[in-house]
Amino acid sequence: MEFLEKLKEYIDITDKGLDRYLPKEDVYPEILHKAMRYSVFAGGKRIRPVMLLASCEAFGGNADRAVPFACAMEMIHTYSLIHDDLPAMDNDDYRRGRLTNHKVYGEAMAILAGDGLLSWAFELMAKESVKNPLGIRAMAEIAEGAGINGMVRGQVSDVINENKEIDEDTLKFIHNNKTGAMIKASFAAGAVLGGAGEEDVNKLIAVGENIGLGFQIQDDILDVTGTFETLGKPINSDEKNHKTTFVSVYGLERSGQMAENAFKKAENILKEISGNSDFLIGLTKYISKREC
Ligand code: GRG
Repeated sequence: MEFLEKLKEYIDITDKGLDRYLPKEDVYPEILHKAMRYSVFAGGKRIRPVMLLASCEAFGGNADRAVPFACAMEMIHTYSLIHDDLPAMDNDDYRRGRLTNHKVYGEAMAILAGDGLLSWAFELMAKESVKNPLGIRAMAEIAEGAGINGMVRGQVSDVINENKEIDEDTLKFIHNNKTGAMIKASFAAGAVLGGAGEEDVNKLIAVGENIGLGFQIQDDILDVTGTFETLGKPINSDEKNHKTTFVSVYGLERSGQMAENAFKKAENILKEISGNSDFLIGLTKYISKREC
């Protein structure tokens, strides 16, 4: 199957799974489920679920059994975006081309919709793990990526350093955790669910770290070079929020090279895994060229 066809297949099974697992909009209290669905079905690229499903299949695992974990990953990612957009954090009005959750449903409901998505994700994974013992380790990888040793601590470091000059180590700490940890967890959880051995799981963790770094650098570049139409949000938001970025530290050209190197490293590691890395290599190349 062609890369783009397979990519669409992964996105479709994620979208169908999300629709199946999330309560419908007419379930009481309707406002909560409308707010959760508003952001989950706002046109996200679904790259984390794709990474997870493809990493599972690379080692001969059954992607259907990984769908609850892929959907949980997207729910956690969506909660983080809803909370990141709140006035207490980045205070953004637009995300994925439409008004942010709190602009439509109010701050209290946006906080609760995020809380709902986060806890529902873990309920879904826990229930699935009763049937699939590999799920427990996958869930632990995802919890680590999302929590105080991953995204949450990255976001905290970002918040406490706003309006401050930061050094390169702090910049890397923020992004390895805020962005990289969830990407790393997607590869790790997928490999675990696919039945990969420890050596391969570690290789996929390294792939995730490099793709996470490349992805964040791209995000900083796109914040300067993109448009509202391609990004679905106003550009130069980092400047508005007085943030130190890869572009502000290294400049556009060097940042571009750094992202390219990170993607290349990921590709080289993928060539050494014992599973079938064809799709994952294609995905790395595809992400390295992203414009949104
Ligand atoms: C609230 C604990 C907490 C954390 C928030 C995700 C996040 C941490 C902040 C978002 C800020 C940001 C733009 C980070 C850059 C990388 C990133 C996560 C981009 C958004 O991910 P995509 O491009 O988005 O996969 P889509 O919309 O396609 O899902």
